[in-house]
Amino acid sequence: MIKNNKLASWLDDMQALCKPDQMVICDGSTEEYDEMWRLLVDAGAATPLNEDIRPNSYLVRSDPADVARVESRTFICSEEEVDAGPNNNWKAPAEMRATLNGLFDGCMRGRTMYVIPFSMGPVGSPIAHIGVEISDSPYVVTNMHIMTRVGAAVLDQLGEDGDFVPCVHSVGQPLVDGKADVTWPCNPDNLYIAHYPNTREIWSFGSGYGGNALLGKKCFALRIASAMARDEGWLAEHMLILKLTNPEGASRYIAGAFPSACGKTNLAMLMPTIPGWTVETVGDDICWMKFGDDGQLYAINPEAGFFGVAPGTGMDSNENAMLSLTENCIFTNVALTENGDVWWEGMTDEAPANLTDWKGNPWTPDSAEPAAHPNARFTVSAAQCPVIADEWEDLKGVPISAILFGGRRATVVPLVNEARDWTQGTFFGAIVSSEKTAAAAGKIGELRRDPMAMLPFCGYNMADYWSHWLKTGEQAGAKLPNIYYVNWFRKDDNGKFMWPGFGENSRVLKWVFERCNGTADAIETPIGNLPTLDAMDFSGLDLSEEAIAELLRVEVDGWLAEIPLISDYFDEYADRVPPAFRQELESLKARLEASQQNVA
Ligand code: SAT
Ligand code: MN
Repeated sequence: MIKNNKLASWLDDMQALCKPDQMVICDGSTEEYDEMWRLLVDAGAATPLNEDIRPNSYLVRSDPADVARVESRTFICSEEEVDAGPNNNWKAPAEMRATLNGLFDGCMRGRTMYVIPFSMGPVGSPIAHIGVEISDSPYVVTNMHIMTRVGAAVLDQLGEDGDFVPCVHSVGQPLVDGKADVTWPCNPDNLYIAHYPNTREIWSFGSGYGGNALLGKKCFALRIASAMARDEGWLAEHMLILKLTNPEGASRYIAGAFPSACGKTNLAMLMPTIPGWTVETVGDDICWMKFGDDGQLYAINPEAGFFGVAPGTGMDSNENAMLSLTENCIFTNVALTENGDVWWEGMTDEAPANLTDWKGNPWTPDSAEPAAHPNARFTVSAAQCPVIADEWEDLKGVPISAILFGGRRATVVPLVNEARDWTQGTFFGAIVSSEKTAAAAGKIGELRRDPMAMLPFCGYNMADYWSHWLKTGEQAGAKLPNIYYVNWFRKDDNGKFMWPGFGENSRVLKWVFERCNGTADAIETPIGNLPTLDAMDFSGLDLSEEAIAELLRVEVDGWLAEIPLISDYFDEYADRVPPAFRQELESLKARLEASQQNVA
């Protein structure tokens, strides 16, 4: 059945190392999916939900010690430490291999080794890439079925000599000496999520949860893919992709990078408040972009599903996400209702009576802890999203007109700011930050930088990644997207959000769209191109003229105060920082100072 030579010999090696009782090659079928759930339900690991309310859906409770990605145990094993950069934990490859060979030796005893051939991106797309995950977790198999394309078509595409990224995963709990299984096996004391960017391999031990275990997602599609993209001249980004259509029926595709807790999934599924405009979803988390023959960047969503944070998702915050979750879903670490449905904080204002919390205990609103774990997740096929764009699986991808970089800033950073060119846009992406502390108006709190929202996901030195972005902009014949720095989170003197956000963000998207068309006005300012007050559509919005002016004001003092902070930040990356960034910073400072003198 396995025709691919590299795969066949790798599987021999992995069986010899992990010593499973048996090996199963996954075909991605519904029968296989159902069989995994039969195993999980029989083992007491999963609860089928009420068929009349949420058909074909399951609740899974993880071990309370295994509930999220663990960045402190995530490693980039490049030959040289400096190539991993200050943004990553580094271990020498030989040392990591020795450690992992010890841990993986016999780690699947008493278990089945599932072989999951998967495609990141539509099978056969020139932008897609293939991986093969081996895992001893049936829960991982079910999630990979939804989050990636699994099965025989992938093996066909691989052929005899096609290449793939080997992804090795074990929960790290062999069943030896008659040891009984637990419902969520894991080994949090021996956790490793290791990446070898040079040989393009992933080895993950000890966790069964999310990005630690579903190796196609952050491990492959971001950390390993970012290194592949650097070597091959493309971009692997932590970005949503949306399709924006104007009242005349013309469409543009926009990608956007936002750190966590900035409403990325909400933006990807946004319901515009301005009449006649529509947003459809292509992806909510990851975006791979390659140049087409016409010099445009074409993007695919490498994933096939959404692995979204459940708490905070409700009909008022993200109706389209809620409507995606009506059937065929996996819910992990949410609460269970007495009629066999799920609930989490933010789904409804009031909690239903007689809940069982994510740990399986009775729960009431008086309980000290939330009913759902804050990182509780839903897993659902993207095809179930009511606003999924028709072209979301187009093999050639969608042409990207604009890229948004967003942070969460109470101060200084305006609602939207267009970069003059690709270099300034890359600089914007690099300096994106969020306040750690609730900053008072006019004062900057301590800033947390999350460049391009890639801090935990860039598989090599962040400064080299910036250089790669700059180099991408120098590609001959490139028709590059416009780049925007956006901020939905400005606060007024009373600490109140000034911008309503959510569906109203469509007003910013509309201006971006019209800038790409060349029909909307902007003024050049020291920090970038800002919308003129009448270029943005604020009609029907209950916002004073002063508030609008404040949202779009160039805060010269605030920006000047940030120049040394940005400089210090670049110093962390020492001589790897692209010289063009130092120049951008110098000229930004000079323009700000000149504008101060003009006013004086
Ligand atoms: O757990 S995942 O890495 O898949 C999701 C996330 O942390 O954003
Ligand atoms: Mn993400």
